[in-house]
Amino acid sequence: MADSHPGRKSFIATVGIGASALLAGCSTPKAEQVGSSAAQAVADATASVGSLSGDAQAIVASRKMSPADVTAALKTFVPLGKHDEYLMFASGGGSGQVLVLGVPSMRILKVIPVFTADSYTGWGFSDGSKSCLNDGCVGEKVITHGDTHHPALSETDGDYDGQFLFINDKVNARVAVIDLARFETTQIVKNPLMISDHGHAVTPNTEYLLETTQYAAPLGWGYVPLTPEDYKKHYRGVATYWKFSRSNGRIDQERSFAVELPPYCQDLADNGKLVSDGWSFVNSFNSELAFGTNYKGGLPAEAALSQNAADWLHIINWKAAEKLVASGAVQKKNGLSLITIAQAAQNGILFLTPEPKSPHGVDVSPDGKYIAVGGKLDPHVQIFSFERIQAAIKRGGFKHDSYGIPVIPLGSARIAQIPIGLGPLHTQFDGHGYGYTSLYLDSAVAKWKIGNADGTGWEMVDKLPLQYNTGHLAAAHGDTVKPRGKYLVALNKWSIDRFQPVGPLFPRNLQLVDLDSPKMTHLYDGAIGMAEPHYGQIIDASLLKPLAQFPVGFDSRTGKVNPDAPKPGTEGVTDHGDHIVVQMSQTRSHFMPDVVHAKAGQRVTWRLVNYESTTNAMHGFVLAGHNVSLTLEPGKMEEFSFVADRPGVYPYYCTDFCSALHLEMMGYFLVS
Ligand code: CUK
Ligand code: CUA
Repeated sequence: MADSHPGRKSFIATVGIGASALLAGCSTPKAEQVGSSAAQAVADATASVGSLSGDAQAIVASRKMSPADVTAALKTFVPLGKHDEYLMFASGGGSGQVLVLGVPSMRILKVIPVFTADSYTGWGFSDGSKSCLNDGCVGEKVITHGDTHHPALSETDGDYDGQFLFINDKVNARVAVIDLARFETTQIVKNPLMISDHGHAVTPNTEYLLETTQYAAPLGWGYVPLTPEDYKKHYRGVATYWKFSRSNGRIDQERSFAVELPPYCQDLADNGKLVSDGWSFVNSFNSELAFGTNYKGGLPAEAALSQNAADWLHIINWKAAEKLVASGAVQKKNGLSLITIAQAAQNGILFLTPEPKSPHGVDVSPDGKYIAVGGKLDPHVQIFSFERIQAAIKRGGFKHDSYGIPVIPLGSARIAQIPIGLGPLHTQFDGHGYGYTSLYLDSAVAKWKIGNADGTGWEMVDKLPLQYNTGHLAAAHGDTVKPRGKYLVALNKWSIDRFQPVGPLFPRNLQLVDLDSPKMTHLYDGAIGMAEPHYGQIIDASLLKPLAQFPVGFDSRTGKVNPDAPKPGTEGVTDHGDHIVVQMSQTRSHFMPDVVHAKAGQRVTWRLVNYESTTNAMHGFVLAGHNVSLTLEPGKMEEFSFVADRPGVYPYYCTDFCSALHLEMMGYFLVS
């Protein structure tokens, strides 16, 4: 590939990503070339689209579009007024939120606030959303940020069912439930054992959400000094199985459990499906049991944790774990049933097998037979066979790691390793017999053929450069039992030269790749002006059945109509001496009442309902000087409360230009 982008290496040097492997591994990007000469490209393009009208041909010529550009434009253009065929739910990374995009247009349709307050929707401003966020407190500490990584759509029989979305917060080890009837966060739970997490995936019938730790720490958030002995003895990982109840749409901690793990730095996690249903697979990258000591002249963490040639793939039999918990043999810690390492090892719940070297992604094939592991520092995708793992478990006669966990030898579990390039991370499937693995260092996606159970026939068949440093991939239903193929989105970390410069904080590039063409082709660069998105899942849009509006008086906190919601003809302000209750409605284009009086020092409980019955007729509500900002969809009720502590005259108004007299949709809150 011609080096047409000299800025790349100096850029890496500037930002200080020093690893020589990274420098050596980075493919040199080049701007997409229109052709050897623009004139030739125009000729090619016009020839290839010869049946277009004169106007279209003129546009192709004047914009110097190649035939590939024209095809890509046609494939991603959703005709005006028509809808996208798929929706992608992507994590919002350090923004703590979830993005909803249309595929193939890559239009952003919604941002769902989860772990971070959002003044547009009012998330974190109403009492209901505040109490949901407060359920994610770490002890007494209110957390107002998150680092979302792995969205997981609810599944029925191993395929997305469009009912719920779950998302983890890596930094604080929290899991949230989003109800896809409402596209709203409805529950946040804080893990009582781990302080931070990483892996997150649902079981095939959404019996459980699996949440796994990354950085080992004492279970239950306590303090233990960081010494090699203490790390080995008292620092731990844990795999938590959160029980999800579909009937009420909530996680039930009482019926959840966790499996204690050694402090190997567990990473990504996936659950088995079909033949491997009932099992989980969890990577790790610190078989060294190390931590950084550069603060006193030793190795930095990055070197200390990547010395060994192999790390551990954890294999967990969660159905056996569930049985052990049901038998009553398991103690609770901080209110969560915790299977100890010894119990897990003795009861056939936990096994290890070596995996080369500092791996990252782990993904189970659609038939459940194979587990694909991305080597990160190893240029292969490693294929493990569930059948062989089971045969090894049956044979027994194990050696054990230093924690007494049975070890399945690498040769007994792995059946193939496909050389695909540098920095393999994450894998998706297309349902047509192929896997797709991202190559972070190569900035590419490798397409490989799913081979045979005897280890033959596994080979790379295609490779497409991406721009740049690809993390996860998402294909339509690409991690289910029924992948749809068609589209693949590469979630890239860097965009470098792909977009108009907008300052040193660059957009992320979500690139759309066509899987229907004989060779993978690149269709679109989707700029995301927010945090690193990590993973996303793509669902057939027809499976989603969201509400168009709420029943009047609907309270998100309970998911029901609130009996205290204001009703027509009963609006007004009631003075109870030390506090007032405001019952207020919104209809185009007024608030009822449009003046509210309070005395300084009174507590205020303010309930607001949008009475509109017209779809899309939303109203906003902001109150000057009081940190109140809401959006109410038709039917929605919100409640907020505060102390009127400062005399003054405070306008409130609607923030949505809802009618010609929107600016007149206002009122006064007077504190005397
Ligand atoms: S992780 Cu970010 S690219 Cu959290 Cu799944 Cu691999
Ligand atoms: Cu309601 Cu503007």
